[in-house]
Amino acid sequence: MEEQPDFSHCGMAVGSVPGARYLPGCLQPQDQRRLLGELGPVLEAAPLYRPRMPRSGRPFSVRMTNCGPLGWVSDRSGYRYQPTHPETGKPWPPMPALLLDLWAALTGFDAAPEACLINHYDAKARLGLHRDEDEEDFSAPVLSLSLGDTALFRLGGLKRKDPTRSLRLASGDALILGGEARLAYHGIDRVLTGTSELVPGGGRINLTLRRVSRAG
Ligand code: MD6
Ligand code: FE
Repeated sequence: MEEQPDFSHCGMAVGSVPGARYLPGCLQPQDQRRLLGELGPVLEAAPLYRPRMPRSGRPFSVRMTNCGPLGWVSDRSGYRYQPTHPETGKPWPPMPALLLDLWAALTGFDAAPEACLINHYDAKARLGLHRDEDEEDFSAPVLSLSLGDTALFRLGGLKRKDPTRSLRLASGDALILGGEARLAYHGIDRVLTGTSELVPGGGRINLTLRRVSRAG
């Protein structure tokens, strides 16, 4: 097998909890365009939809979809992973090979990601402080890739009330939450519209790649 590039130690440590790595400018403009191009057919097969909050049923301001064998969804009955799109009932489209390669190169984790959550933000979209904790296994990191407008990302600690810091996630930036930081609180305060021309119609797309089940 061909040797994969290994960037699993690149990036700078951020936040108060070890295991968070920030890789600004990780994807060159041409890689960003290539990745966006690969998302075209994905978004056609699995259109963005607006999830609802558990219990209240209040709609999210962020629109979402997924690719890969599993997708993260939220509705009145709760948060979960499932193999099908909640509105079309069809299986999620496969993860583009480029994403699988980026996961291997950037995380060095030996099992493939099972879910890629695709978030789309317009000028008014936000994502409240949360932890990614619906997976069965926290030994794998979560890899985040950002395209389009810059977002103000808030990174906290292991408790909701811990101090936080703000980080700008621009187009092409990667962020990895692994180790202890795998369960750190984080969220999106807002998106700075007009900071990128990459995404047609404007806005921001964030991809988070995760393992859901225990590897091996
Ligand atoms: C976003 N990101 O950047 C939302 N989760 O739009 C996340 O919720 C996230 O960036 C886990 C790990 C990294 C992340
Ligand atoms: Fe998250």
